[in-house]
Amino acid sequence: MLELKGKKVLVVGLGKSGLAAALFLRRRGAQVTVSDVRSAEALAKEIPALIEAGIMVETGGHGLLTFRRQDLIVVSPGVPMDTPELAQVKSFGLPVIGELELAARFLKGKTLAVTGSNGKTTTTTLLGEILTAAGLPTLVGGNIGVPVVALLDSSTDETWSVLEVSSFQLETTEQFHPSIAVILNITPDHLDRHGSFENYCAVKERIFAAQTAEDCLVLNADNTPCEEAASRAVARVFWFSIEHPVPQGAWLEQGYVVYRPAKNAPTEKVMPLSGIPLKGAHNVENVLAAVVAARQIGVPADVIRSAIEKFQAVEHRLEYVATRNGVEFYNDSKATNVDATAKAVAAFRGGIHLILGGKDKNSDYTQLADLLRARVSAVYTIGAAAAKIESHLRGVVTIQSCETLDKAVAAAAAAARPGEVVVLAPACSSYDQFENYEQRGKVFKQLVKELKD
Ligand code: UMA
Repeated sequence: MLELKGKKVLVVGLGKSGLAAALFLRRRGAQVTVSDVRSAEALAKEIPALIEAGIMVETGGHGLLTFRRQDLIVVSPGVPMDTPELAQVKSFGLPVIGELELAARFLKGKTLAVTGSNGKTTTTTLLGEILTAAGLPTLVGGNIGVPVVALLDSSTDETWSVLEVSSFQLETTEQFHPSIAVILNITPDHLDRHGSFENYCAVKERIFAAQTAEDCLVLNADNTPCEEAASRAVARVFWFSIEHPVPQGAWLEQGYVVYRPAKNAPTEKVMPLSGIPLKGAHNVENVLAAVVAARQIGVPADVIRSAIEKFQAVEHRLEYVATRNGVEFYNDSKATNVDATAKAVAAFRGGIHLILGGKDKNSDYTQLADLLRARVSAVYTIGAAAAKIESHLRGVVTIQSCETLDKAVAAAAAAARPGEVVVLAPACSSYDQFENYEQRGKVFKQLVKELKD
């Protein structure tokens, strides 16, 4: 275990992860400093608890000297590794780890980790509910919004920690070792941070880098980067597919979700497809992945089935908001990349009024052209990425430039006819106009609720 007593540790970034990590490190006897680019005024809420705990705080920028004085640096997921101060101390050989890696060194029990470009939160939440329904001591955290460090005090040797892990978190893992790892899919996302799709895939594969032959890796048989990853895995590989049977894992057969525990073993019927309460083929994939992981843990099929049947869509993931004048409104604010938006559009037959835009992530929106042509009545653009989206989709579909979400909701509501749908699935992150995707989703829901029926 990592010795922290008396060590000088710097925590970079003072969001949820940095705050939890700094307080944990301090409780373990480290001499802790935190450094954040935001001003002291902007951090006025966080600073008092830190000072009280005896933690030093650097605000308004990162000082190279502060970085050089440390024995260990713990980075928040949102802080890029090419931040100049980090790159420099790394080149001197100073250990730099992320909040996930720090937590992994202290987390008791077993870990089930879920990554993927899309579907992580739904699958993680669903698995948390399945394991809880099976009576297993379960903790849920990670990229879902609860830093893993915050789970440490509650974990015991019997705990299953179900963790949503992002590429930002995996970038700095070393010993992070899930007994069961799930990669739901890998499609282009965060290319502004990772530089290329190849780099992004390599980072995602770090989820299984420390696994052994005792462990289990669950992969999507319908996703080429997942298929390629399998050749580099040491763990036992299980598959899921919505298209065809797999040697071991889960797939669809005659309207049923079926599971085969091992090559050539008899298949088990888990549940009818009609019992899945979520919209869209992508959610069927999430369910199949959860079935494989839960069966590997030994949860009986009937417990899995009843937990899935009771499951409600997670907030901001193709979440039904309301019907106004015969038009249904859906909030998919978590659709922060092109693939997630494609999945949202594919979940409806047509008549879609789609709100797109926000902060661009070096994305290629032309990938949406065929789907939009076939199913979308009009696109309403918002935010900093609007001009790029418009140039990528010009001539494909009617586009209305709205700039802000309130104007987009008003324009879409005015244009949509009864039986059609308005979907916020922006294909971009939210940071240009909102604090995060949750706030964007909440604003959308409020705007919809204020519309007259
Ligand atoms: N900061 C610096 N220097 C920098 C960059 C940022 O000091 O160079 C500071 C900011 O001023 C801010 C802090 O760092 O004060 C923010 O840190 P953070 O972005 O890591 O935010 P947290 O609140 O710790 O949230 C993080 C995850 N955020 C990101 O990965 C961007 C949350 O995922 C996660 O829920 C949380 O840890 C708990 O694990 C959010 C996310 O958008 C939901 N994730 C991405 C995604 O899902 O696509 C990966």
